[in-house]
Amino acid sequence: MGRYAGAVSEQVQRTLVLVKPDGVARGVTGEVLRRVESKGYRVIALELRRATPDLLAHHYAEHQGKPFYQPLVDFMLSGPLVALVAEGHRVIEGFRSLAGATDPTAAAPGTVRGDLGRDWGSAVQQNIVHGSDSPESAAREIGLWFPAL
Ligand code: IDP
Ligand code: MG
Repeated sequence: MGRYAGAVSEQVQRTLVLVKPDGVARGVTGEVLRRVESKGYRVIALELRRATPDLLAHHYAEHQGKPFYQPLVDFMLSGPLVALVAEGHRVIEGFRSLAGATDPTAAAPGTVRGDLGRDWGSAVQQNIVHGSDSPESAAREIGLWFPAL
């Protein structure tokens, strides 16, 4: 059942997941949550909220200066999103695998982005979810979105 605890050699990880404004607007928050939970990860924090310019400047600092940066920020401010923290062994890699490739047109069927996302002709790829890409990113992003954790 995946709960055998006799020889655990790795640290339990946490990752930040965002159901982006397109995902909330299209009503697929529950579907994303279902996939996270069905995979066996534990949701340890969950909140419907709006991003702010300051929060996004920190969250997407690595993308500042890129042509899609301002469209990305505007998109992330365009409506409510759902922020959550999921926990489990290798959850950072595991959620990235569930999410699929960044470009929803190219993302494999079976993934969140491949099944639920598409190109809408906008300057930024609207791709339903965000997931932290490394332990360092996860720690930084969870600190930004859920400072109490
Ligand atoms: P990721 O979300 O798969 O980690 P990143 O490279 O971190 O992808 O980019 C952050 C977000 O910026 C993406 O999820 C997507 O919404 C958008 N984005 C990334 N690359 C492009 C691009 O080349 N054109 C338009 N939008 C992009
Ligand atoms: Mg990224």
